[in-house]
Amino acid sequence: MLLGIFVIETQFSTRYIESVVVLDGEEVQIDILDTAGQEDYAAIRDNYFRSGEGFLCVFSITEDDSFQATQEFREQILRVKNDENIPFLLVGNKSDLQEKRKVSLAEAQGRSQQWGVPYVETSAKTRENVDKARKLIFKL
Ligand SMILES: Nc1nc2c(ncn2[C@@H]2O[C@H](COP(=O)(O)OP(=O)(O)OP(=O)(O)O)[C@@H](O)[C@H]2O)c(=O)[nH]1
Ligand SMILES: [Mg+2]
Repeated sequence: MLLGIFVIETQFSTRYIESVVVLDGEEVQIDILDTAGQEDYAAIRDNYFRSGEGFLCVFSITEDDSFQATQEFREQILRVKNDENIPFLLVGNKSDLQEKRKVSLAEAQGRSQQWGVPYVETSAKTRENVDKARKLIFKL
């Protein structure tokens, strides 16, 4: 049951606070921070990483560069959090654009296995697996 979402926009990020969510019978408050291009500013980025308790690392299956960038994010997050078991989910987005796919399923799954994290393919357009990814990260 979701009672409400508060959205706070700042120059560098959007913060979504779901007031109360029931997960396996327990009420929890979820606080989601969406980074938006501030990845270039190391100090800001590391601050966000430090405050994170779980990470959804999203790339586009139609853009090889975005997949390559996930490796760097993983390393930066592990450097800041210093915990290989931090809840982490690799997400290949734009699954509705199969004809434009540049990153194979095997390649993405290979990386997620190497990291020991789950891999999910989503489409923000059709909402395929969006709820699954959202719930999965809460349970890791
Ligand atoms: N077809 C399709 N287009 C998508 C999907 N997700 C995002 N897009 C499009 O891809 C573009 C980039 O999406 P954004 O949400 O701005 O990506 P972002 O990673 O948040 O970018 P920054 O906030 O700048 O870091 C936009 O034109 C979106 O409409 C998807 O699942 N399918
Ligand atoms: Mg964005």
